[in-house]
Amino acid sequence: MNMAINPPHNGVDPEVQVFLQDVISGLSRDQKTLPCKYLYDESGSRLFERICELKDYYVTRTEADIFSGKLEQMASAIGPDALIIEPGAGNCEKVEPLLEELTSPAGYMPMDISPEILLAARARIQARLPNLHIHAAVGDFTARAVWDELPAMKARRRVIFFPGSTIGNFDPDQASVLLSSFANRLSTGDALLIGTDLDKDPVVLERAYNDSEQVTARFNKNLLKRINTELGADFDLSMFSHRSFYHPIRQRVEMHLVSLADQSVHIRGETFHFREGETIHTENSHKYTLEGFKTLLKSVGFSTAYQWTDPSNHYAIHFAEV
Ligand code: AVI
Repeated sequence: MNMAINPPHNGVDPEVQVFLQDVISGLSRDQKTLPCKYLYDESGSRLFERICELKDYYVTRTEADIFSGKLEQMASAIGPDALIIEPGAGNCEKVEPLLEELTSPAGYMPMDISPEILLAARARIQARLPNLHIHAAVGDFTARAVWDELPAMKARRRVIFFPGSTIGNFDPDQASVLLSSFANRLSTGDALLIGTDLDKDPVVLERAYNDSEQVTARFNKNLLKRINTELGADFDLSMFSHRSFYHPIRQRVEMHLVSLADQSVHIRGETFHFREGETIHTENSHKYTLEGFKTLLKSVGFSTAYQWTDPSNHYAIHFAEV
């Protein structure tokens, strides 16, 4: 496993520097924006885990139900001697039942930026599946380096596993770039198993992103807390509120933080003014139709073989081949 850690230059942590630049450039735009990847610091990740268990947030539960109901069909679509690659694997919990169901899998290659999380997940899976070859790759799956470890892994076919509707947090152009980069890492006969949230009744969608326990509101506002802690900003959290709404034309749920007054915020010598009612756009969660996602996959070189959904058509898992 590659465990290289970048040392800070001149006492300035490069990660903090990039975070600062992203925050300053996002808040300098006409529509103030913050990249959604920064929602996931330690407390943001814990809050997201709580969101996944909420009654109002159907996404995680529905995906898990499809997996458990269709596992046999998925394993038979994948076939024997497959290498499963999971970009952004985190704690690798979703893949475990699939790995158990597969016939003589050639291996499992989780990729994640956190070596600690990967090592713990590898130990857990290895204890359950002692004969499985696991190659944990530490790094950002949108960069090339982690994929360079792939050619050493021999298999009849490679299957990229990308669950959780993570693709929904990429805007359509970026989603297309990411899916096309997946296709380029694969060869003819290889495949992609990917989960997407489906377009549906706005009432269901808006309830999922404005849950009654207000965990999503805390998740959203945690981003301002993080900017205060890590960049020394002076956001007054009581002066911002959470707002999520469905945008029917863009087919997405947008998450914003609304300024409750005219106010100014200071971040490392920069001042940002907010009008009352002005928002910071913090996340998009795109919702697809079955046909729409099939078309997107086709445009980047994948041909869809199966689409498994729940009885209410709230969520889909797609199996597509190169
Ligand atoms: C991680 N991602 C798929 C979640 C979603 O539904 O877009 C993030 C999330 N944001 C608010 N609630 C959940």
